[in-house]
Amino acid sequence: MTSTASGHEVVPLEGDELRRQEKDFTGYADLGMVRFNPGRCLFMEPFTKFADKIYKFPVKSSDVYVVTWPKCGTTWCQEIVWTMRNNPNLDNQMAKMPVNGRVPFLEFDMLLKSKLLKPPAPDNPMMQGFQKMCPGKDPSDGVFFQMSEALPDPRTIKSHLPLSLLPPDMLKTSKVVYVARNPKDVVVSFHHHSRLFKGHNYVGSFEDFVQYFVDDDLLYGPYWLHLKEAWERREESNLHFIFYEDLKSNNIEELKKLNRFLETKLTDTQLEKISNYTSFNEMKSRDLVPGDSASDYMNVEVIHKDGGFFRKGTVGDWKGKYTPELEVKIDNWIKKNLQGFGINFKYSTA
Ligand code: PPS
Repeated sequence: MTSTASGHEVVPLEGDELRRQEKDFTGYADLGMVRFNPGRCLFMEPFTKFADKIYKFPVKSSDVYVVTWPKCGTTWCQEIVWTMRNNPNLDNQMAKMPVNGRVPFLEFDMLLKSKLLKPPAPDNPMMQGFQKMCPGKDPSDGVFFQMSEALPDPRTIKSHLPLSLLPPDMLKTSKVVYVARNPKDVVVSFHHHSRLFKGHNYVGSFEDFVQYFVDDDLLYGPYWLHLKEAWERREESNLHFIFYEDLKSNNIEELKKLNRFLETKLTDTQLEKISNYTSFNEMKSRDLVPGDSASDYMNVEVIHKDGGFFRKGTVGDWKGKYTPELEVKIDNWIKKNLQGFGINFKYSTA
């Protein structure tokens, strides 16, 4: 057992708990799994190499961090925030680069160790971007971590880590946009993601996936803890809290709030254009596949059957996905965990 700079104990998963993960998450669980206690956040073992570096990551006053639990609307907000800050007139050539190149994923390196992923060739655009941004740096010290460090100001950076594992001065120094999404849509979306991406390669059933979710046994661990840590700080001036469902139903109003928070001073016309540019259909049509082909890192049969990363982009797609018993289970779990929160999630567009 080791301790981290954030004050967590790193506890490896063992025995049946690890074997269950290895059986179902065949893209990563064989790397070893660890819990960060207190909190029970769950990661693959390679995260431990980055945990302290991330906790001590030097944040800047011009940084904006997009922080979410997985599948809550991160990519959408990455594109909105980057565009508002760097491409207000939609004429910046940098926008042609995939969003994760412009808004790097701080802890993504832990996900690149899967044996199901081919090591990226030197001519892979991600590696070329790394060589350009971080000349002379060793990729084994973290491609995405070092790109996040080297990103020119003003930096916009993505993370799925809870606030307690991110730099403690982040909310004092930088701005954080936190996105939350209703848990019933989140688990449907994460189930798809985990089947789609070879780095996860989930081979179990949807029912079991929901069980992993309610047991806090999915990657990153407890959904509620992540949410609580941000929700409790929602009044702080450097934290802006958004619900995916509001962004969907009242996009322009949410962009106006972001405009004030980010101090981007965009006009209503600019915001209208950005709203359209970052809509689901527009982002899906621009979806750029970095690297040689999608099949290097995605399961193509899943794309054909159920869609790619830009799958549905709606509120309420969970309907019809749960058996009555499973729905009772997740509804009870939500009811229990929402007590005292003061959040009313929207589960449909109506
Ligand atoms: S990730 O991989 O955890 O960073 O995923 P994340 O980006 O958080 O969430 C992916 C879901 O967001 C949907 N999405 C969008 N919805 C509406 N508008 C836009 N522009 C948009 N872009 C992405 C994406 O389709 C995933 O949701 P589902 O329900 O699976 O479609």
